[in-house]
Amino acid sequence: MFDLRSDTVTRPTAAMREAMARAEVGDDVLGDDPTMNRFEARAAELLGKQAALFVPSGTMGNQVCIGVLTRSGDEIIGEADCHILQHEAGSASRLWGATIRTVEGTRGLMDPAAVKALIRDPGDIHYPRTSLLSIENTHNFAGGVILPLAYIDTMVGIAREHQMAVHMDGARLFNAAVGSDTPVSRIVRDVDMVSVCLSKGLGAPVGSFVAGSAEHIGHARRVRKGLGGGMRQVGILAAAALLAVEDGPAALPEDHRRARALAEVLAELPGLEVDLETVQTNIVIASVTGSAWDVETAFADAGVAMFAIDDGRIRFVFHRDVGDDALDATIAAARRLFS
Ligand code: TLP
Repeated sequence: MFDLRSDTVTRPTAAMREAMARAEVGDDVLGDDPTMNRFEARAAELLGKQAALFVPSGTMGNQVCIGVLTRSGDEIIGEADCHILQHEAGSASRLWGATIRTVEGTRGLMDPAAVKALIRDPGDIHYPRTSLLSIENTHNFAGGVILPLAYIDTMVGIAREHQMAVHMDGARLFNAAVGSDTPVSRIVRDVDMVSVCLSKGLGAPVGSFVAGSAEHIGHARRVRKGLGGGMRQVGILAAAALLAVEDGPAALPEDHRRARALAEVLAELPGLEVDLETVQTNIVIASVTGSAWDVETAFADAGVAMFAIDDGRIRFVFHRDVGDDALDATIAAARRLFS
């Protein structure tokens, strides 16, 4: 079975397991896990931020950022299909009493005028405070779209004009960087806080990190503790995380190449629709005319695991644990199912 359900399925490499076995550890809640301290310093340096903090998952990373950047009763603006709204179990409201208002994007990008139109008058006590703008890079459910720098700059500009903070869900930030040949530090330069996943295409078994100013990360450390995310001898995970950020990005161009190759074939098949402009990184989303759940089952029967993401769309995600044989098998299955 070739597993294209998600890049979250990647397993740690032999080098990671080796590094994990040998990792020097201490009690990270007390601040003395040397491997974790090394990882957090390196992550902050790579992103050009003052500080970084390891968290167990991308969801916790995003929620820690929201916890730092909002107060109960606040409103967040985000794209309609963003992960913090659709796939985090309602946590912005569950945990922080924040609501999310959405703009339906075009290929994941929100219209600046529509964003501005949602920002509330801060002087009117009837309204929630619109305190946070959240952007997702790459945009998962838009098909792995890379946010253009000009778009990020525009969004940051709008936020600054209205004294709002900016959060970037950079679960696949390194895919965005590799896919646009842009340093990660430039992409996140002006956002207040960013959350980055290590356990997707970068291959770490567990973990994400958040980065931002020393003040925000100091606050984030307390928020993480409150969520039960303060972990002890976590240098074992930091050892894999270090390899993920140092070596992981080099594997991503192959994932992007395979996604593109699949998308170009799918786009030609009857009964499937792919917007090739969205296929910029390791994700391929296709619309199907029948039931996407039936298509998921048919691919599984053909030896290719992937997900229907709603009743009309299927998603394939390439990652370091699948190669050209997976690409060929997926193309063959698609040709059989859709010709
Ligand atoms: N995405 C998963 C599912 O939750 C949908 C996937 O298979 O793509 N932000 C973005 C943009 C994500 O895509 C994900 C995971 C997360 C955050 C959350 O990361 P985890 O799963 O580590 O909590």
